[in-house]
Amino acid sequence: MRYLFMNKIVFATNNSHKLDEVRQIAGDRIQILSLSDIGCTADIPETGATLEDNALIKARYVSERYGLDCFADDTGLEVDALGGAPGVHSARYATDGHDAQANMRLLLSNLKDEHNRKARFRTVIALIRDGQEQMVDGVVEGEILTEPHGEGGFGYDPVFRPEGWQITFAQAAPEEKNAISHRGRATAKLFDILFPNS
Ligand code: ITT
Repeated sequence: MRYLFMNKIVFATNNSHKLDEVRQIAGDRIQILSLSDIGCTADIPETGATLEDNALIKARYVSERYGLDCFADDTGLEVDALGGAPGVHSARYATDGHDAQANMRLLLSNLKDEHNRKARFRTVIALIRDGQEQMVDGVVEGEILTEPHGEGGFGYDPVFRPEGWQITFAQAAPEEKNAISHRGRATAKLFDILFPNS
C-alpha cells in the first residue's frame, strides 16, 4: 500500500497516449507515475493469450520487481467480421512494431467490400495493491469506417466511430473520448476501487 498511501500509483505502460488519458481522468485525485518515473525502461513482453493475461503480466512485472502498487491496461479492437481480430494482437497486427498506420491499412484492406463493420474496443485493467490482484474492464461499441478521419487520439482511433456518434475518436476532444471510451469506463471502475467513498 506504500504508493497508494502516499497518493501515488504506477501505471505500467510504455504508451504515452494511454498515460495522458488516464492522468486526465484522474485529475488531482492521485498521482499516476509512469514506468520511466520509477526508472523502468523495459518493454514488458506481452506473451498472454488474452487481454486479461497481458494486463496481469504487465502489472506483475512492476509489482514483483519494484514492490509498488500499480495497474496495467491491455486493450484490443474486436471486429465482428474478422472473428474478433485483431483483438489481443492489436498492437502487432501488421508488423512486429507498434505501427498504427500499417495496422489501420491492414484492417481496412481486410474489411474491403465487407458490409458488417461492427467492432468494439475492450480494455482490461489489472490492479495490484498490497499484493492483491483485481481486474476491471470497459467496452465501447462502434464501427470501422472505410477510411481514416481526424488527427487526434492514437492507434485505431481515426477509423473507429462509436455507436451514436457522427465522428471518430480521432476527431473528438480528449475529454469527449474519455467520457465514453473503453479506457474511460475501465478507469472509472478502477477509481471506484481506489476511492470507494468518493
Ligand atoms: P502498453 O502495453 O505499454 O500499455 P501498447 O500500445 O502496447 O502499450 P496494448 O498492448 O494495449 O498497448 O496494445 C493495444 C493496441 O491497440 C495498440 O496498437 C494501440 O495503438 C491500440 N489502442 C489501444 N488503445 C487504443 C485507443 O484508445 N484507441 C485506439 N487504439 C488503441
